Amino acid sequence: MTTTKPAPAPSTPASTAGPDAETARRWLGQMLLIRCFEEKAAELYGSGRIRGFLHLCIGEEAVSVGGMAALGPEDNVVSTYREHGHALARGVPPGPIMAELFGKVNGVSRGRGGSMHLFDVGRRFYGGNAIVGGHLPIAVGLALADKLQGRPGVTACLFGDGAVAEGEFHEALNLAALWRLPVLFLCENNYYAMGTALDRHQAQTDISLKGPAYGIPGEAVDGMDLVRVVEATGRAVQAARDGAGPQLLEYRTYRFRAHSMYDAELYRSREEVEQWRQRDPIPGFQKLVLERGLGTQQDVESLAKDAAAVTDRAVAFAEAGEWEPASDSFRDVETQAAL
Ligand SMILES: Cc1ncc(C[n+]2csc(CCOP(=O)(O)OP(=O)(O)O)c2C)c(N)n1
Ligand SMILES: [Mg+2]
Repeated sequence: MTTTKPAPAPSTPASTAGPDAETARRWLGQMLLIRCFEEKAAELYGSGRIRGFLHLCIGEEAVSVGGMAALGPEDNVVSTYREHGHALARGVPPGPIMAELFGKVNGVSRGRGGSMHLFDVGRRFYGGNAIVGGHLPIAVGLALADKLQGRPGVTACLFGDGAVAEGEFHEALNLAALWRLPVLFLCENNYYAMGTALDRHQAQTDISLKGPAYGIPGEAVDGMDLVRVVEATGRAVQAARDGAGPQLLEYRTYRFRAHSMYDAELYRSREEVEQWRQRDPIPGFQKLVLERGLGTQQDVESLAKDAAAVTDRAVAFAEAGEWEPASDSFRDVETQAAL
């Protein structure tokens, strides 16, 4: 067991402006949907309806919703295998996401990718990538393509603290800075890479400081506070859009559940998890909504009901899907003989 302690929240002052009522309720609805969708997925995994890998982002919903809220339809998103929340917040429909988790042909990746490979080209959602750090160069490539072809989009690349230990992180930051590309490097620092605590693999645990080494501005953000996430991401998006080149944000957050579905969690204490649960982003934002008069208790309850209904419909959509016929197994597979 390590001695890692939850980091203090970054000190950037939160704006008092905040969202209007309609926006606040939309964001709260999205966070509730992500939580409900993933809790249902965990239950379905337990009953064998979903198999393979399943990485939940429960606890990290403010990052999913706040990160995506700052982007427009012309922007690209590249994510990790812990991406259900990013995909839902990006607007990928819940039914085809759930069907993908089931491995059905009506899934977003036709059932061939599963939980780790959600993909939606129309929404510029380029994965779902299972190789830690492997998608950072993909994000740089997308941004380079936009720049060379004169398109206005920025590319948001989400990755975990574990990816910072990969060479690709450093290569990607260097090239993006060298070519002044519109990339947002968005680190979802939940303090663990599977069972390895951040301070067991990084000499410098302040990830935001790794940007300036490449000439990239870096900022640490309280990832449990939706408003701060939206504001910091909005500033970074604007800077990248205005031609200031890549930006690095370190969202300090926490996953409440195991790394994947089974994990004895011997690497962290119950007290530590409990301490972070006290900062659960959903009740935190609900409180803000009520205190600022952006919604009533009744609104909050009805958003939770809607989230449950959308999740139920997603499960029904997945249940109704077909399995890919065995005769299609080799479609899209190139063999040596065919070359
Ligand atoms: C290149 C590579 N090495 C190892 C793995 C095995 N692996 C899967 S998830 C993971 C931890 C990554 O942690 P982090 O980047 O912090 O993301 P988190 O799971 O915390 O969201 C590892 C080492 C992998 N998928 N790819
Ligand atoms: Mg991590």
